[in-house]
Amino acid sequence: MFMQEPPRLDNTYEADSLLRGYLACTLSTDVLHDIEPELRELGALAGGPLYRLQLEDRTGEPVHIPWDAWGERIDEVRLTRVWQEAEPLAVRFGLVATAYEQRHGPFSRIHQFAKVYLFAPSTDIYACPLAMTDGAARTLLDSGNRRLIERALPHLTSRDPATFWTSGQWMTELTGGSDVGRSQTVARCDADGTWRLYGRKWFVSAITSQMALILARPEGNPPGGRGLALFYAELRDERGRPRGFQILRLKDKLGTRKLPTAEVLLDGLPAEPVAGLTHGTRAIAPMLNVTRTWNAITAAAFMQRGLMLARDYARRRIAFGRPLAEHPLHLDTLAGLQAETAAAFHLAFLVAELMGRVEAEAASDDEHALLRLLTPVAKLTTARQAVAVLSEVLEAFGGAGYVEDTGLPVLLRDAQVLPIWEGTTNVLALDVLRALEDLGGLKSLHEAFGAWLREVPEALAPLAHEARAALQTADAWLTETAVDPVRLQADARRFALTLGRAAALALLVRQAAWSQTRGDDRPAAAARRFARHGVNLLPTGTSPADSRMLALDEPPLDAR
Ligand code: MFK
Repeated sequence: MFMQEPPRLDNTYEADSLLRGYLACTLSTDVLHDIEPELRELGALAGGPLYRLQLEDRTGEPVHIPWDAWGERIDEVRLTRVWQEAEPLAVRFGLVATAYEQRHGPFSRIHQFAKVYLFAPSTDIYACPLAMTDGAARTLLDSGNRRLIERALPHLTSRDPATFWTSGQWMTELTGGSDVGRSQTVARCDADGTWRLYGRKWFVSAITSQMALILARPEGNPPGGRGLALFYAELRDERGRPRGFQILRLKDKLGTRKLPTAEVLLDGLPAEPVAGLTHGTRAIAPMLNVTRTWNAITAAAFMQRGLMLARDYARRRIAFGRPLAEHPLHLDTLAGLQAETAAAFHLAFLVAELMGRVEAEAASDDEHALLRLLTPVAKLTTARQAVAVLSEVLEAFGGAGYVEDTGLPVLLRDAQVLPIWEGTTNVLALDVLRALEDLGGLKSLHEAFGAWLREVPEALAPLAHEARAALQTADAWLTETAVDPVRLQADARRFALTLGRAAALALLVRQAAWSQTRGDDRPAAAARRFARHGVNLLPTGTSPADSRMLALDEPPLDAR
């Protein structure tokens, strides 16, 4: 009887030409030499035992145990096997710590995110609590609150599983996951000066954390984000019991089902203000920017995981007399996916690179501005690419891609969270406009294009030209529409995606120029293919009246 061989993974570091090419181009030989053994070890785990455990424990899900046998409220959450293995590994490899130890100065974030990129696809979204832990460490440091920094940072950046803490980010409420300023959670100050929180958080991503950063409105404060304050809370007592909150239920989600996301009732959780008693959304912004970067890196990592499996399968699967890899149409499809993945990879790692330079105080003013601008751009661009690419990856397996016990459908379900959490595509497109208003325009991106595309060989010049032209069009659109708030908002997603795709093309050209001198033409092929998919989505010529008719299926105003 015919038996189909399943797709296999090798060491995911050694097999990843994108990651290896980028690191070789960006890091000095000394730094690369120093970090490579660890990346190789992580790649072996990710492509071997961790991947096998994922497949074995495919149906396992976290379980909420509200009460113990004798009636005490315990709100225990039992984790899956992969999650139990993932935490000590994450701590040993310093998935959060590496960024703060700064062993490689401005390259520390590249070092950290290279590990995250290898770790994330094999650990069932354990990257989520790590991302928030990293975000909490950054937020506390930026707040300047010495007491809380001294209390929490050693735990958040620990290399010892016995002392390591993860942090949650408790923001989302029934009133709004995006419009956080409408939050209804209240903070009351007791007579002894202790702040306590009361309310209901609708979506707490990972309920297993030891601490959380929480938005709440001190009693008497005005509405809106300015009336919120950012609080720090340690969540469990020494017996592991919740200190003033209850888990109402674990959420029944489309994907990320290994991640114990909870709905939570706060009924007097003791907490401490992090940075005054107002402007909570401003105070938590560092958390958002760090987790958005993790989102972008994870998007690239998920795409690469899907492609590694699809490529391997294309060599094993015979159809119509030859392996899929010998069919021009199948090759063409995979080539398009690889080009999108390479673009996402370079955009995401650019943000990591900039973050590292800013944190090591090695960045220019333009690089500070570029980091603020490109963080939402990279998050929204790569998240949309991930959903599209992973949908095609499933199709590349035919029916097997739709069958659960191949372990493939979960790739698409998990990817679908990427454009939703940490700010939807539209909310982030509006954040891009807000950032540009604060920064006074696109100067930093023009400067960056100048640097990335300075020494481009003639064969790549048309691609460099296409990237620059898209940026010019985006800039002209910004000037033209600045006076028309309806058009400005309606086109914001296409504008942000144009910036993302133009920047990704410019970065691909930069990588291609470097790689060609070493005899590797793959980045150039990726740049050519990516450009053919389309970079510039502006100007659109869409009309607000048409949009209203279509979106709401209404007759035109004058026909009513
Ligand atoms: C494996 C993948 C890793 C990912 C894991 C993550 C798991 C976590 C899952 C979740 O918890 S998802 C929930 C995440 N929620 C969001 O991302 C919220 C999305 N909504 C927004 O981002 C809104 O734009 C925002 C909440 C910020 C709007 O709130 P407000 O109070 O109406 O904000 P406003 O007035 O626009 O901005 C307040 C201040 O913050 C302003 O500064 P000023 O007070 O000085 O004027 C803004 O400039 C500043 N600000 C806002 N966003 C910023 C920022 N500053 C820097 N960077 C930003 N991104």
